[in-house]
Amino acid sequence: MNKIKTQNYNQNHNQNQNQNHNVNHTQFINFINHLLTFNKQMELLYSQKPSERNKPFRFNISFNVIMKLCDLVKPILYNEKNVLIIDAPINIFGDIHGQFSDMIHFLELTGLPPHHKFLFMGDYVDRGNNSIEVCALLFAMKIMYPNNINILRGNHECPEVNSMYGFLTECESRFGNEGKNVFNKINEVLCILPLCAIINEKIFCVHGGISPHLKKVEDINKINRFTKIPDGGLLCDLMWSDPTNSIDVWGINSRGISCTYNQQAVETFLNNNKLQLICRAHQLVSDGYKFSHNNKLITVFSAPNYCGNCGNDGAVMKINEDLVCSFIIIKPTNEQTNTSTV
Ligand SMILES: [Mn+2]
Repeated sequence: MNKIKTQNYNQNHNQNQNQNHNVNHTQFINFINHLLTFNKQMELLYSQKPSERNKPFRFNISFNVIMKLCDLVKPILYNEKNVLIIDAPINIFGDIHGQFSDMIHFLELTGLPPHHKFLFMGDYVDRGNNSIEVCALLFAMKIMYPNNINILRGNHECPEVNSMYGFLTECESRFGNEGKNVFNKINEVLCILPLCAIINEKIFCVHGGISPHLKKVEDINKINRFTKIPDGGLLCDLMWSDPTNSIDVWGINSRGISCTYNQQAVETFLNNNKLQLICRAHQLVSDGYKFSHNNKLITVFSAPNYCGNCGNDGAVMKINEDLVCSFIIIKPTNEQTNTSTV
């Protein structure tokens, strides 16, 4: 990965000169370079003493740097449409949930931006120990390579959810009195993330899934996404719905919110929009990825050994220029890694 150039920084900085979060210029450049120097991250992770390995790895990231990253990434994300239009080849991540060391490990295996393109399908925060590092790295990559990094919203990218499942606690334990400000500032960014993506006019990518309120993909661009995730309706379903094998086209979701959709719902949606595949995240699958619904739907989950005890593999899906899918798998041990082609 190329090092950040001072010139790029100045261009971004000028667009945000009204912001008050003054970070020493050299410090900021050094920080971004540090964040994007993946080998260094791995060295740091592996240098942790065995006696400290059960403690969360924490990276020294200052309040002002987080504010700065948020200020720089917000206008870039704000100007994106609800539905991103992307071309393969691309690497697709499902849920990360604060598992920063696994994220770094995957990026070592996929290759890095700007030489490789990425789509992240939501659920960056909560559950794991390093939601702040995951957000900082995503924002830094988006600032550096806006055309190569695509960041979608998941159901955890909403303060009503991430105040309850770990992110708020992480912010408060790391930043004390400033914790709530860090939490609010990062959530301001998470609440403007785009909602879904179409790859090569054939693959529909979204965190949760489809909705009875969704007929045409273009309808999604009519949503006002700059809001918390509501309790029902199209925005809620895109973030929260799940596939089933039920005979009910639309069913009741056991999560207590949104709905389920069956194979007929998947096929009707794909046919109406001349699409071939729904690619989504949102559910733990033991192999890290799972095709279902007559191969018209895939679930990708990128948090190996989720919550430290699920024993599942994590996967990242690679789609090449011919739309052939292959997978990078990380086993729960973090030691065995392999790739497979489907
Ligand atoms: Mn989810």
